[in-house]
Amino acid sequence: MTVSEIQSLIDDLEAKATSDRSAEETPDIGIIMGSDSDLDTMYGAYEALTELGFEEETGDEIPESRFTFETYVVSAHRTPELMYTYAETASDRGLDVIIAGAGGKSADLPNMTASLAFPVPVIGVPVQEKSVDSVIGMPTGAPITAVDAGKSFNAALSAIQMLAREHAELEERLLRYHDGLQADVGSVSRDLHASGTETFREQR
Ligand code: RP5
Repeated sequence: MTVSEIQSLIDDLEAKATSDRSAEETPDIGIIMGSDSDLDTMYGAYEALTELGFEEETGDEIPESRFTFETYVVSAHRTPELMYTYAETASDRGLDVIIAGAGGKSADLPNMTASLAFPVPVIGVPVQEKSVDSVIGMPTGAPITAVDAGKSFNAALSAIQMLAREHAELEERLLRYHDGLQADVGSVSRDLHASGTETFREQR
């Protein structure tokens, strides 16, 4: 990415922060990651959000769904100005929660974003095991919420849980999702018990 591309992203974010889009038209959840090499790990967040009916905002298109999210690469170390702008405009751009993933030992994007975007909550995703300490190691008074290494799917569910306190429709979607999980375990348990261990293993 060239310096002018970074500047153009910064300009776009600042323009969105001053636009008169209503809360229904702005993304509710922001997903950022330190590199596109993190995308496979962060894809779990995309899967959870789309499974629960969220639509991704791409380019300048405003999606039809009421609940939406956006996705960017923002590197704390290589594009610090972009990180500052992303986090500092988050509230004015209508974001209610940010999911931030980074890998390596200096996985600073989630914790720096949490400080800069405060009080917008940030859910950190350590992209690798070795990133866990860096993501969760915040001093008292500078909070971050975090999931275990690679658990971006859960990060998205947690983000929806936060939004669901204000949106009954999301609470219903979460409850339906949870019912589905229970039904899956129930049907597996019934099959295992009915077939017996050996047959179940062979047929799996
Ligand atoms: C971190 O460094 C990123 O979050 C990524 O996990 C890691 C490597 O980045 P690339 O060299 O693949 O861009 O900042």
